[in-house]
Amino acid sequence: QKPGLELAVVSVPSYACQRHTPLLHHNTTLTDALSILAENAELGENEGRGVAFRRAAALLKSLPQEVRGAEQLRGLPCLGEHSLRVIKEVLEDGVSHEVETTTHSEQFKAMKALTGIFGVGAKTADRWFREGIHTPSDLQRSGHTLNRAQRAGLQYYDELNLPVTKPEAVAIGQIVERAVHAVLPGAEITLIGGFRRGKQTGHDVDFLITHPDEGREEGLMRKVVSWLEAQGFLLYQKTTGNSYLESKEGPARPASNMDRFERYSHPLPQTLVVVGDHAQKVSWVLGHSQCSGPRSWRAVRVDLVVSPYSQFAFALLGWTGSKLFERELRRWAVHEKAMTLSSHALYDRKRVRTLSQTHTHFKYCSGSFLYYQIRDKLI
Ligand code: DCP
Ligand code: MG
Repeated sequence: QKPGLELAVVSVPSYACQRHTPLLHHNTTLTDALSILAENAELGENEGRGVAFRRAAALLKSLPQEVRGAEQLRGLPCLGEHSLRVIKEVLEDGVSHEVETTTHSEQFKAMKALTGIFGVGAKTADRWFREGIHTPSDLQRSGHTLNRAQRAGLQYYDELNLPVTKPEAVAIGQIVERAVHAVLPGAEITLIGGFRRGKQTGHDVDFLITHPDEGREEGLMRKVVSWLEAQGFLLYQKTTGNSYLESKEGPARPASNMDRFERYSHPLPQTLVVVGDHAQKVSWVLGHSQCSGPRSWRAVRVDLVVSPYSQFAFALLGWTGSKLFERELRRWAVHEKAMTLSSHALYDRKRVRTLSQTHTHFKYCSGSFLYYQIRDKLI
């Protein structure tokens, strides 16, 4: 051990959800490096590798002081061989060769730029990259037929990639509140996602909507979207049904154990909405927007989630994030508590012995029956 390097921490819990992970922490150089590798793995659809880097970064965020030597990390959980190698390199040389190569690689730059287009996922971006399309301008010139989301994404590319600020999120919250109260007075709207965790900027704004009278929330999403559309707020919208509760076909893929218990999914109805103001009606609301120019509005991605009141607590927890926190919480619930947590409910697996893998049974289990069961115990 080098002089002056004390061991930072004696013991750190291994699940991220058991630790305090502050937004501002002491190891940004290291976590930035690991985040680039995580992002690269995710863009290459290597989820496992991405999670490993994210776990390592989360561990570093939770440390109470700056890491100055790799020996300080001895015995700490969540640091795989690969992550440790990168950390050591950054500590010793100031940069990691792999991170440098990644950030300068054409493929990484292209994948980032193309997936930055609203409506474009890693698969599509990869296909385009192989065709020689590296930038949104290349795509525009290529003459590819794009779907509506992608056309909107391309048209508002710069704005949609400009971080949304807290004042903008609050302003959009006022629009959403007006829309929701116009169609369902008494409904409650909560800011979720990164902003609920205290972030000052985000890539979108997320809201959870519910009503204290169970059942009143049914059909709400459609009405809210229609209202927003009629008022000229929407540039694009897509509503995703609730796969567990509404689909008669069952989930798109059979649920493996991994899917059900560890993989994070989006089980609730979700609307992807780009809010704008064609009719200039909201200039008063978006007046503080950082978007310059003659327009008084900017395009922003908004996610709306509607939940029945009985599932609100679980939806709130599940949609507050971060993604890694949610994943870890679910892993911890399964492995350490023999319980299953979703954005709908918490099941005690010891009591719900017959929890079946079939969709029908899952549907039943995610209803109010389990909520009441746990309410007796927990609330
Ligand atoms: N979520 C998740 N896993 C996903 C997508 C979403 O757990 N694959 C949950 C946790 C997120 C929340 O939904 O915090 C909102 O999703 P966002 O993608 O908007 O994530 P954030 O709001 O955390 O990030 P940002 O600030 O960039 O919007
Ligand atoms: Mg968000």
